[in-house]
Amino acid sequence: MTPFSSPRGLWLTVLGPDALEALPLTGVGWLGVDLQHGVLEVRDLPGLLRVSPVPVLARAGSQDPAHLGRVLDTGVAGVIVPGVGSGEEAAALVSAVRLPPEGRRSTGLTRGVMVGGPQRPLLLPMVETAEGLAAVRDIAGCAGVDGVFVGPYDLSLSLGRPSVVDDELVAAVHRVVSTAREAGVLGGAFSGNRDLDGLLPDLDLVALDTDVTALRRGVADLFG
Ligand code: 3PY
Ligand code: MG
Repeated sequence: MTPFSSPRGLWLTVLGPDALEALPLTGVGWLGVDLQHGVLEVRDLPGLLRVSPVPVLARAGSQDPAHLGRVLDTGVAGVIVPGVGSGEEAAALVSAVRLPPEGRRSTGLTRGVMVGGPQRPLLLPMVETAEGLAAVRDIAGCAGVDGVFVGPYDLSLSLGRPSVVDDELVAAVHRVVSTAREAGVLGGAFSGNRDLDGLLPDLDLVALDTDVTALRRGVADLFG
């Protein structure tokens, strides 16, 4: 079950608040702010959060607890954490993301506290390596994890598959999502490819594409 009004999300990699508030976001259930790729930084989150009409998840730049703490301090609805390869790594994320007694995250007079950010943000480790795929049961089953999120592009590289619409890659995505379902947690994925959209399993969260792709399509439609 999607935690938001729609499973379909838009991935932000370059846009700031001025552009965001001009976008027609009807049908967009959530935003994913990408702090790993693109040009956005932790300091861009508050402005985006102020104007976003839908929940904002941040795709963290790393698994570093200090970085995750700074991201969560902004009051995001949750974090999508890249490259998680084992149940131990997932447990370390729970410790970094959860306040005591569940974890060791520190609190303070943060934006999240002042504006009423979530007490318990979503923690969504990414499965996007062969290692993570082999450990998906441990990652999805780790207490404190809310779901797993597939990165098909890194996963295709890691598995040596030629594309994200390759049969084996698509089967791997299905495996991750069915393991999430068995563990009773959310299953999500990034798409970025209209042929992949139709091959994906039923998802609780799907990042359809990036802001840059959406802009490129809009400009091409206007002038094409
Ligand atoms: C991937 O496909 O590897 C991702 O991280 C999506 O952004
Ligand atoms: Mg990736």
